[in-house]
Amino acid sequence: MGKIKLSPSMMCADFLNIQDELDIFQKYNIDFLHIDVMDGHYVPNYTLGIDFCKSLKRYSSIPLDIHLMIENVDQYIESFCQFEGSWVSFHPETTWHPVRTIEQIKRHKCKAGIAIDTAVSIDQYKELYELVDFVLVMTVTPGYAGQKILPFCLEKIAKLNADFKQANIMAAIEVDGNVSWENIPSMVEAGATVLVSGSSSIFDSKFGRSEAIERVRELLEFYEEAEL
Ligand code: S6P
Ligand code: MG
Repeated sequence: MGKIKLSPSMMCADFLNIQDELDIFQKYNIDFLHIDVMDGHYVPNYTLGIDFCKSLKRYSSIPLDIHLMIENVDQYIESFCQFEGSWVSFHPETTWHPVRTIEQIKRHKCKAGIAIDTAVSIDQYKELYELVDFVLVMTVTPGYAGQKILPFCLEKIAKLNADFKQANIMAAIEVDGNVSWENIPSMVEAGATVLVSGSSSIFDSKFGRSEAIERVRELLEFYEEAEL
């Protein structure tokens, strides 16, 4: 099925040792840095912002995968799309005109994605799938790291994957939330090709960072070589 991409969730990183984290990610050719942007309104938490993105970009060439969980998203697209080549996703509920938001992201030479909340049916935004580069399917309700998967969300990934194949839609499917050792196999079998890895895998406190990355890669090897 080809290479599965890894996007470590930077809200789970060791903020006192960010350079060390980035050095390890570089060494292992990690694909993206997942940046959760929360505003305390759309979700009841605050996390990372534009200055953190700037610092990461000053030190590392790994592309950003920016997940906007903020109200009035259109007001902030320009700021968060200043890093050309980033993947930028938003929840369509946070704008009046999602099509316009997608166009705006692309105009800034970023890849556009929509994020599907746990309570949102994948059919709700089916008109948008042809327009986006990726769809981020939430498997926990947005707001916090360290939550448990809502298993019905796996069915959404499988259905989305089947629909994309049938309609020849090329958008990638990213999965976000409790991407754990136990859940990775079913997420990949359902059709996810980009994994947001947080406290349940790459940042699992039971392992050192390099060891955790090697474990994820080992787990994925089987699927990457299989014909799914
Ligand atoms: C949740 C956020 C996610 C988390 C990720 C953390 O609102 O969008 O990206 O950071 O789920 O990983 P884990 O393994 O703790 O769920
Ligand atoms: Mg996220």
